[in-house]
Amino acid sequence: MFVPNKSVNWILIAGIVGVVAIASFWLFKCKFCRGPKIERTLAIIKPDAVAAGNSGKIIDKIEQSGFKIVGMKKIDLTKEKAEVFYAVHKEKPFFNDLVQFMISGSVVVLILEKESAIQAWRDLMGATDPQKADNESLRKTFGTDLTKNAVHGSDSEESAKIEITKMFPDLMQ
Ligand code: 3AN
Repeated sequence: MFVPNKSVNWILIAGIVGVVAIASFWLFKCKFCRGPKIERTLAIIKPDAVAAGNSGKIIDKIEQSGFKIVGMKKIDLTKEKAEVFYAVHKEKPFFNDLVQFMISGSVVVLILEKESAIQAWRDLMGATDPQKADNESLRKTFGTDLTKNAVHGSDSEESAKIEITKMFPDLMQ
């Protein structure tokens, strides 16, 4: 809709550029300047830690680290449920041992909530191998080896949703 008058054209162009600049600023602000996100993650206190009487200490550590416990129950996993839960590892050589271990005793499953809960819980757990985990981590403190490593935690937003639904099917997210 340009008009023959050149100065009017320049005013139009300046107006469009201004609108685009203001819109971009607000888009950027919304996307990158939001505070950390409140997330939920699934945690499991595994049979080794439950059998050793360490679940209380682990729950205490969870609360001391600022997580809100949204759901918690002590259950005995069936073989089928453990296989479905760890289905992503079906082809791994350790799959059968992992399933046998997870059904060897009771577990405590928890939904934890906090800012950036997924990463925060993984940091508190420590590396998969307790020998390689940070000194203050739960796996270093309570784990024994790659299988008996005391705790589980979701590794992404997507798996947190799937795992929470698997363990707490009656709970709305
Ligand atoms: P993480 O639990 O640290 O996310 P994953 O998802 O790779 O680790 O593995 C799931 C579980 O499988 C681990 N928690 C551990 O119990 C078991 N696992 C992983 N790697 C091995 C391995 N090399 N040998 C035996 N068990 C393993």
